[in-house]
Amino acid sequence: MYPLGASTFVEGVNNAFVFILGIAFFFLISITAVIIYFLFRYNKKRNPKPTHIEGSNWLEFIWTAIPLILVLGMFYYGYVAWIPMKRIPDEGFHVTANARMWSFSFTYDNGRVTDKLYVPKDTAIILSLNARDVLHSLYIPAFRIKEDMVPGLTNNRMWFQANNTGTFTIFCAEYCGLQHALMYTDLVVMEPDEFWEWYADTTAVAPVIPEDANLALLGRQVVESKGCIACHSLDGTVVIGPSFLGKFGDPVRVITDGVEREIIYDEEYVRRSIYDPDYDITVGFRRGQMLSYEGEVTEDEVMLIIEFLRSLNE
Ligand code: HEC
Ligand SMILES: [Cu+2]
Repeated sequence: MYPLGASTFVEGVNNAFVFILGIAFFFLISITAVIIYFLFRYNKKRNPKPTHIEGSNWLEFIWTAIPLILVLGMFYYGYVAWIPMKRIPDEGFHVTANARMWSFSFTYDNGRVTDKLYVPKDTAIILSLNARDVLHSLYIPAFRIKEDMVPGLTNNRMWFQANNTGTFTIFCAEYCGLQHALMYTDLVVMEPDEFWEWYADTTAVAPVIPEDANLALLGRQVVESKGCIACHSLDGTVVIGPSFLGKFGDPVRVITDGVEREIIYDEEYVRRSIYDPDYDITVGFRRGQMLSYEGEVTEDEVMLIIEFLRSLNE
C-alpha cells in the first residue's frame, strides 16, 4: 500500500525482519531435506551395519564460522534500524502523550487536548511519554515503533516521521489491567497545510456550544472520548465502576471519611466524583481505581456529562 512504508523506520525494521526470516526459512528447508535424505540413505535395509563417523575439525570450523557471520548480520540489520529510533532530533513538532487506565490522550503545546493523535506528514514528531497510573506502552505497528510509558519517569521520549497521510492504529502494548484490550486509538497523519489549519483552530480548545445543540449527545461524546466507558457501562452492567444507567437523581450510598452515608446522585456529586473521586467512595467499589480528571475534563465538559447522565434516565 505504501511503497516507502508508513514511517521512515519501516524500511529498516522490515529489512531486519526479512533477513532473519530468510535465514530461518533457509535452515528450515535445508535441515528438513537433510533429515529426509538421511532417513533413506542410512535406513536398516540400505545400511545394515551402522556407519561410524569420526569428527572433523574442518566441519567444526565451518559450522561455527557461518552461524557467527549470520548472527553478526542479524545484529547489523537490527542495529542500523534501531539507532535512528533512539536518535531523537533536536527539532520537531512536540506532543505529550498521556496514558491512564484505559485510554490515551494527547496534549499539544498550544493547549489542545485530543483522544486521537493528529500529526503532519514529513515532519519529525517528538512525543513525551507520560503514564498516570501503571506501566503502559505506546505501539504503532504500521510505523514499527513501540516505547514503554513508565509512571514517574521524566524525559521519556520517542519520535517518528510519517511518510504518508492516513489513519493508523495506536495500541497499548503493555498489559495494564482488566480493560487493557480496549486501550487503543488512532494516529491521523494529515498534509502539513491541512494540519496547521487544524492546529490553529483555537475554537476547539474551548468549544463554543451552540444554543440548539443536543447537550446529552455532546456529553456522550465526552464520556466516550475521555475513556470513562472503559470502567462505567451504559447498560447497567458493573465493569470496574458503577454503571451510569438510571442513577442520576436517585439516592446513592457512599463512604466518606470511613463513614457510610446516603446522598443524592446530583450535579454536585457527579462533579466531585470527576475531580475528587476518592472523596466519596460508592459502596461496593474500591477507592483509588478512578484517578482525578482535574485539568483533563473542563467544567463545560462536566456540565455535558451531567446532561448525558440525566438523559440516560429518560
Ligand atoms: C479506571 C476506571 C475508571 C475510569 C476510567 C473512570 N472511572 Fe468513574 N469510577 C470508577 C470507580 C471504581 C468508581 C467507584 C469508586 C469511587 O467512587 O471512587 C467510580 C465512580 C464514579 C462516579 C460515581 C458513580 C456512582 O454510581 O456512585 C461517577 C459519577 C464517575 N465515576 C464518573 C466518571 C467519569 C465522568 C469518568 C470519565 C471522565 C470516569 N468516571 C472514569 C472507575 C473509573
Ligand atoms: Cu495500557
